[in-house]
Amino acid sequence: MCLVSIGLLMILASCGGSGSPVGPGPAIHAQVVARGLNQPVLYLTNPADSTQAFVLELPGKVRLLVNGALQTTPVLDITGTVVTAGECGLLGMAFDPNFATNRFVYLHYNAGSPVETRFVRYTMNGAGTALTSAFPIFSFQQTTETNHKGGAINFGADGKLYIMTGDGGGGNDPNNFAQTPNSFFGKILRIDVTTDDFPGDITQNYGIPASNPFVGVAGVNPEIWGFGMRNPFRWSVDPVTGGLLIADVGQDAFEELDFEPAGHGHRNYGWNMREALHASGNSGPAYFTPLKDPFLEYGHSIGETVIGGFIYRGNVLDASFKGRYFFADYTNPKIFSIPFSLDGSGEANSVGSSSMTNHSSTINSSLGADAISGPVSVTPDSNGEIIICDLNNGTIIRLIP
Ligand SMILES: [Ca+2]
Ligand SMILES: [Ca+2]
Repeated sequence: MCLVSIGLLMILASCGGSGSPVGPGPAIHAQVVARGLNQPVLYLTNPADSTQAFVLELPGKVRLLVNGALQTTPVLDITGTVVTAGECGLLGMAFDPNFATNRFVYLHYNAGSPVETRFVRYTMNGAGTALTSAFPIFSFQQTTETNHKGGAINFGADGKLYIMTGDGGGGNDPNNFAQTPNSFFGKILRIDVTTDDFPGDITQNYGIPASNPFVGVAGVNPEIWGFGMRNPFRWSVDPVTGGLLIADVGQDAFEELDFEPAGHGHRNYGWNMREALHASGNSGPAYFTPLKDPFLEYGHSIGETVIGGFIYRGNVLDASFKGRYFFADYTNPKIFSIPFSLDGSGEANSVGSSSMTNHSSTINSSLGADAISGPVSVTPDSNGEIIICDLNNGTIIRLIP
């Protein structure tokens, strides 16, 4: 799976480079939790059972781990439905805020012809071994390009489902979709999965929160919460502040991390006029200004496909790592951490790429033949420790001291 333009990837894949190896605390190592998965893209723990975790396989299976042991029978197999061209596939999953009682799980995948982006609710059985009763929530037609389909979906602290979409692909957002108000591409969307504002449409079963920032604005899809994303493949909600930590994959030169405090919609993150902190050369135009800059950018000498993670608050790694944001790069496979802090107004303080700690050397030395090859998610286990899905190796990795 290529998260940057294919031609670009081929040109730049040989570029080496690395973040500074200096940083806080002792060396971080890693161990293999599970292997033999088919393109694992996301690891999530069962919020109602700490002994269980689920792994999405890109072609369309949800796999179960019990106490770290991969189970043979998938929880769900929709490989006959999911489209896997290019970056398409089974890309995201989120548990309902009331999962413990309603057992609702939401999946994000590509399917259909023409290809759609679909968000579908399933119901998990009590044992955590099966997802059934597929129920469509929200869908929209994709472009004919096969890249930039977004990925992660998460419920916000407000209980609403947040969706971040890619620009639809093709390189440099040739149709300026990320700034087009009646397009779902290149946006942050916010919907209510507990109501149905489309009673006459059996395929669309969600509500539009009345407090969405563009409700009632002519010509704007009211699902839109924010503008100007390129391909925010992996992002998370910080459980302490409710802020959104967004990794938006760059085009030719820069990767970026964005932060949005909880509840701050109506922002424009700048694509396609801006690539991280720089003019992209694309003319947009912007649907509105100002354009919000990222709090971190790094150039393609360091990495080419940023994979968002989360703020570490676990107990296994050295205490000096608490509060740091751990993330990865897919194309130049590396695991990084940076310091993370908020200013007095609740915005993320800017971080320079010289503050990135590259943990890959010691991680890879401990993994040997399982050295990180294609990290595509960085998520917590049930204890808040760091789990990485390696798409290329088919492995699940845990970081350890
Ligand atoms: Ca409906
Ligand atoms: Ca941006």
